[in-house]
Amino acid sequence: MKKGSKRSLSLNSLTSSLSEDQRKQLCGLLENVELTLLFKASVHGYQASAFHQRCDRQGPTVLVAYNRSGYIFGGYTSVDYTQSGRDVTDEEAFLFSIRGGGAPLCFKVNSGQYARYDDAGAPNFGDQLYFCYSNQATVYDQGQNGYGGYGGRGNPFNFDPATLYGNDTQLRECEVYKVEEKKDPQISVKMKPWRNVQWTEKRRDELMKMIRDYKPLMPSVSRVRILMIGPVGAGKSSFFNSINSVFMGRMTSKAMSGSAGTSLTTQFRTYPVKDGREGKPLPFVLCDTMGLEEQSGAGLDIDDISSILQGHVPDRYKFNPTTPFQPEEQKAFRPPSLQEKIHCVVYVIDATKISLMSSKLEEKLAAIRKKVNSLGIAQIVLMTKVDEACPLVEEDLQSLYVSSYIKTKVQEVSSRLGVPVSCVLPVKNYSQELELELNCDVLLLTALQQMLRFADDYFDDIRPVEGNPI
Ligand SMILES: Nc1nc2c(ncn2[C@@H]2O[C@H](COP(=O)(O)OP(=O)(O)OP(=O)(O)O)[C@@H](O)[C@H]2O)c(=O)[nH]1
Ligand SMILES: [Mg+2]
Repeated sequence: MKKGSKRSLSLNSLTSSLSEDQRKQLCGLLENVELTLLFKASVHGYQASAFHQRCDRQGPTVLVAYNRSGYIFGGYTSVDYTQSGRDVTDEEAFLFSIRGGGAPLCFKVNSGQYARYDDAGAPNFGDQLYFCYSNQATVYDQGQNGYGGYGGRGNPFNFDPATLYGNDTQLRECEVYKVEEKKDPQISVKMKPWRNVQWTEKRRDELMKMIRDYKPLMPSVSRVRILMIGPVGAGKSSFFNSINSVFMGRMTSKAMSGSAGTSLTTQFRTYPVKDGREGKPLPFVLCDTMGLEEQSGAGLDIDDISSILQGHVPDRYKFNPTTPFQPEEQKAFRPPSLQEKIHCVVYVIDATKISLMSSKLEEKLAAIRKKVNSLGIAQIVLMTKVDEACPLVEEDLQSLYVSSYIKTKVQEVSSRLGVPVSCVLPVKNYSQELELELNCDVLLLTALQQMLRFADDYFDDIRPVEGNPI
């Protein structure tokens, strides 16, 4: 190893002798792990007691030895050191040797039986290869000393000493690292998706057909009215644009979207969506509102929301944060029908801003929820911008439900808004794309389908009283 090419890593207060590249090579053998240095012979001594003091009962560990000829080699065990005086079975154990730039060599344990002899002595692999032997900076290889197949154990590991460590048993360092699954909040390779999504064209077509064929449970309602509420810039207008794009088969941007200090949407808009350019209107209407702001007297007002929910507010009504909509005049004119009321409320929340949500905004949302609850209207959370929240999702949307980071965000938004985790739907809206994308479509349509299902629950709930003025 060339001088200067080695970058030391500081782990705890001890300093690892592995360079960044070497650590990566070693981690590559273990998949998605973090290493914490427990023991360093040059600091703690080569005595077996010093090793046991620091490495016993630490779970999986990897031992890394450095010999005078520049070989970096050692072994991994998934079983604790406990000084039990017994042979340890460990099917995951392996010996390794890290070489220059190439992939490290790995000699897996044969059956796992006799993978280690666990006593108070020096750490060993298969009772074949001892490190810090006799409390010295040496390696002892039973096979090299004519003791192969010791005690009827056979050779738990098959390796060539010349390849593994260049036949040089003199050590200049020996380290032991605790091996733990990575705490990195991004993604775990071993993780199963926490929600199942079929990212296929067949699924997209199925979802589109289900939405097309959907009929609200209530015969008096031809289209479900879905209201989008959320902070400024959360992606309310973009969600409508995205759904409209999916059904139009091309990118559309009918609703104005973008970023400004205050809400870009200033009017109440009810957007029907057509099934293609010349197609029939679909059985839902997306209602877009002005963004919520934390200060009172700014952004969408809670009284306005109340009027919208009850169907008083007409399309294109221009919001005025200082003077809320006056429902009394409208009411006197004509009481709204069930068709004009809101059947499902969608809280649109930006995944990148959940932790930054101020308590004032949280209070505002809680007050809105209280109002919506009192009317018995179905509620759902649309968690947008999952691409911006997690780089792995940005690269591949299919990583969404294996990303533990997104999972924590879903849990966070669920607890901050007081809605069940199952009601939080992560999506990526179309924002800068020019062409539609299958994964994006599947997620958007899944969310829309869920909204229609929730609206049905609402209809189901009020059905017995149909006929009465609601
Ligand atoms: N990367 C990404 N950007 C998004 C997403 N959704 C919305 N955006 C962008 O976020 C910005 C705000 O989106 P809008 O749809 O205008 O947000 P809004 O909730 O309607 O905001 P107001 O009308 O101002 O209250 C736009 O620049 C969008 O392109 C998303 O899922 N991913
Ligand atoms: Mg908007």
